[in-house]
Amino acid sequence: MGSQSDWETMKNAADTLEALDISYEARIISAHRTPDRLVRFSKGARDEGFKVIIAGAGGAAHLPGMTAAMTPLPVFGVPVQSRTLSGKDSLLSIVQMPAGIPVGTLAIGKAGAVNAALLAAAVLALMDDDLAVRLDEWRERQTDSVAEYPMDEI
Ligand code: RP5
Repeated sequence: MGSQSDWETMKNAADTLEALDISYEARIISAHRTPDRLVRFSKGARDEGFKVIIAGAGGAAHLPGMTAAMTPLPVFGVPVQSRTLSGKDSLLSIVQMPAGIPVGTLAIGKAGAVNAALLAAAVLALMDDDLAVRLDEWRERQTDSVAEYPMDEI
């Protein structure tokens, strides 16, 4: 993620990966403030053993696109809700990649962070049968948790 301030949102991705027993690393890498760190990480990610990158950033959110430019790994971008423009700036910065360098862009905020983790899990599950089972079970639990009829708030 681009900043410590993104962690509140991106922790939802981390929690979802943990629920699926997927190992991950959470790092702060700013495209603007730590460009050398961005280059080192992005260029070395595949050799370090990473399989999928989830990049969350807000405002002029260059992190996902710049990361994708420097790695062949799949990159999923999470637009973090910004204070001034509510994340529409983040979304447009991430989603409008020119043809040739893809970033799979998720929803703004918590939903995007959770879904980025689920999408990463779905990609990894293509090569990991045990994970595929855990992902199926996660979805079954989600389905079971939805009441058929609404209740008044207690
Ligand atoms: C972006 O700027 C970060 O991804 C963050 O969402 C936003 C604001 O960062 P801070 O000023 O809170 O560090 O680079």
